[in-house]
Amino acid sequence: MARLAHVGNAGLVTTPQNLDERFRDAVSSLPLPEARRAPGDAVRDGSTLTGARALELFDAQLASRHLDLAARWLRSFNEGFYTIGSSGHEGNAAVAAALLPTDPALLHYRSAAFFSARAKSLPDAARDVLRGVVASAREPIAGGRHKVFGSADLNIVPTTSTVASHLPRAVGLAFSIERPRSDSRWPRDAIAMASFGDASANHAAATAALNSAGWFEHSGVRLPLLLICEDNGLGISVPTPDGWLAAMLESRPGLRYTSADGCDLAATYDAATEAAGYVRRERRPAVLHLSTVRLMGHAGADAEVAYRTADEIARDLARDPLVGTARLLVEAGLLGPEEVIGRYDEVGWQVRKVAEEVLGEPKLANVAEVVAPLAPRRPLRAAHRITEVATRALGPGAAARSRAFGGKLPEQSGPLTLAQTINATLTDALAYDPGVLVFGEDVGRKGGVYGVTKHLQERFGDERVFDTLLDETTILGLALGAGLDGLLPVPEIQYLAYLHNAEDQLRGEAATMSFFSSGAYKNPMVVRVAGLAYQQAFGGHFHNDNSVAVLRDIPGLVLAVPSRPSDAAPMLRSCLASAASDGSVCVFLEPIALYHTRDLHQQGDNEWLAPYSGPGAWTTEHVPIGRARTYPLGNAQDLTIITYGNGLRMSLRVAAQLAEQGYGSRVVDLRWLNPLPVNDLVREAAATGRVLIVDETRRSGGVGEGVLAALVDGGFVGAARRIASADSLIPLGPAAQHVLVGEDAITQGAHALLAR
Ligand SMILES: Cc1ncc(C[n+]2csc(CCOP(=O)(O)OP(=O)(O)O)c2C)c(N)n1
Ligand SMILES: [Mg+2]
Repeated sequence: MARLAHVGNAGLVTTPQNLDERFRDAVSSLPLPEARRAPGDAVRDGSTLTGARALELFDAQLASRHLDLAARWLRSFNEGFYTIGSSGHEGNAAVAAALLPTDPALLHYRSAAFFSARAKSLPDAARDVLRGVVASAREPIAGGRHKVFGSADLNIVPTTSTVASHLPRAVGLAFSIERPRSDSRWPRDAIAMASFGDASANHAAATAALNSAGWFEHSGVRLPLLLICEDNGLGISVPTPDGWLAAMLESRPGLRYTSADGCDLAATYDAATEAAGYVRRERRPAVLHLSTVRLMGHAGADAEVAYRTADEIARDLARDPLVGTARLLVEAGLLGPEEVIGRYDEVGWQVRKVAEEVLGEPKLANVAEVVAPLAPRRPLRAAHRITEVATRALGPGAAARSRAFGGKLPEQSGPLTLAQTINATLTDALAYDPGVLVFGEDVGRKGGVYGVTKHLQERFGDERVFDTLLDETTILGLALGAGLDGLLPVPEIQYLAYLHNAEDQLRGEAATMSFFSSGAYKNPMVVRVAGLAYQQAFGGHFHNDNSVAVLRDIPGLVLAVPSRPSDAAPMLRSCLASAASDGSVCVFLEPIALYHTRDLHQQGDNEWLAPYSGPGAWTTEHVPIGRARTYPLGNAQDLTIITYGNGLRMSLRVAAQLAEQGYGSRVVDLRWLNPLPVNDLVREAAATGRVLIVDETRRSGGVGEGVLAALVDGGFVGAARRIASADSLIPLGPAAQHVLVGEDAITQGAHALLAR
């Protein structure tokens, strides 16, 4: 009999050898059947699973088990880099069988059986998975960047290692699948499926998804979403309290709950078929709770014995799903015990052969190969798209455009504020691209806290411009799903401070999708965020948040900060075009304090306003991503001020005074904080040899640090000073001026530099 292996004196762990021997022992002692069933018949009375299907799924389960064994084998001589396995969760092969192959699936990391069941062949599945394990550059979805379950052909959307972070996206995907349109990536009757573990179900991202699914259902919004909770009772070492998952999932309003024994293939198949049928028919969300076991610990290096008793481990082993399916097949007379073992060995041999083949494959060889899918920006294509859109808006789309604006075109309305300009640009975007959706808190009926989305819902209806529930994770999740499905979401985050509690949806999800799928899946979006400080009327930290570092260090993400109307429109068009043509994830950070600003130097000068350009000018006024704008003042020879956002307006005011005093300066508006316009800023700095950085974000971790570093990297040898906000949160009322950059400090900084 197989035994659990002793690890020193510490106790017991299940090794691959134990698991293998136990399987053989258990199968060898299975009782022979009294009667045989035909392959076309139910494999067991009362089940809808046929014997033939059970045999197929058994192969997928066997492949999954052998993939785990092969991963550990590869690890044993340092050729494998990932050992989190699927052993004990092989019942999810039946979930794959209960779905259509065209249903998008976002899988838990214990889904090798699901993956194998959906794959065209077992060797194909094994090759894909093992290429991931050895980080082969030939791995077809992540190209060796990560070990994921994903495939564009199989409609398996790769998920990240951050547990539950894919669930808000799954809600968004279900939401967008259900929208009436012709160009969805998935068929009209598709359902979105996502699986997750029992411990993950407690995560904030999971509760956001469970809540929003229920909220949509309660609101009458159709949401074809099937959630599968694979409950093995543990999150690494922490046990899930008995009954917690059932109690928690069952009590979720708007979410239909069923459960099954995930170690029993027929029971899992029946329950999954029933649940998927419900979701497909009713277009309503459901969760299927499968009880599973976890065999061989959490991952290769996990010594379970440190936190589990031998009895607990043995109890799980007794429920091995492979033995369960073997019993099912033997009891049905479809296979004899020896045939089961023969099949097991045959699959094992095939998998091992593939493992040997892939371990010598090339890995990613250099930075360029690694980063290739991160920001595949094609500026010419984006520019071309803007021209195309303009041509359409001038020609065949002119009538629709005029209707959208209620007959009063914005270019005929005189100079506009920043808020009005963004509103007009969004109107144009909604008018020319039926895939554009605008949503967020208060953006619909109210038209935004600052009126930026005013009248959009009246103009385009609540299918395209809508209020969401108050949860930023869900707002971004909707965008993640909609973008994946070919739409162009423009979600709004009401205040920058409130992006921070949901930013993993941008950082971990949106920004990684291309990286982990080599561009096969993209989630284009333009996230509008109202932020930055200097609001007179509405003070305090949260409405004046100036933390952008977290967005600047996300590789591939575009961060735009338009400071004035004349830039806002072309910059927003560039973000939309880049999202549409390259799948870019863009954050459009709008300085709240400048939304309604009219004047620059004197009250009533209206210099901060700008006329809106009609489509005829969109090509010429195009602003490529990553290009700064320079304002020369006086002789423009003495000083370079590098700034953005609110800093631009203050710097222009200071520079005008300097010009009166005979000092010429050039004020550089970065406009893009990620990627920084490095070439532009280095060139403009070199032109005067004196650089003043005016940075409204904090001294530590703020934008100025990046600008200084870019100057050094770019070989700038002149004098440089930095004015930045204090390392403080923003206080309420007039005290805010003590911590924020002001014009006096800019003036002093400029004079200090000019004196050198
Ligand atoms: C957000 C996050 N926190 C922590 C981790 C580290 N971690 C990886 S797996 C895991 C346990 C997950 O347990 P469960 O959801 O039950 O899935 P299981 O591994 O049991 O299948 C943890 C804590 C993570 N990946 N993501
Ligand atoms: Mg678990």
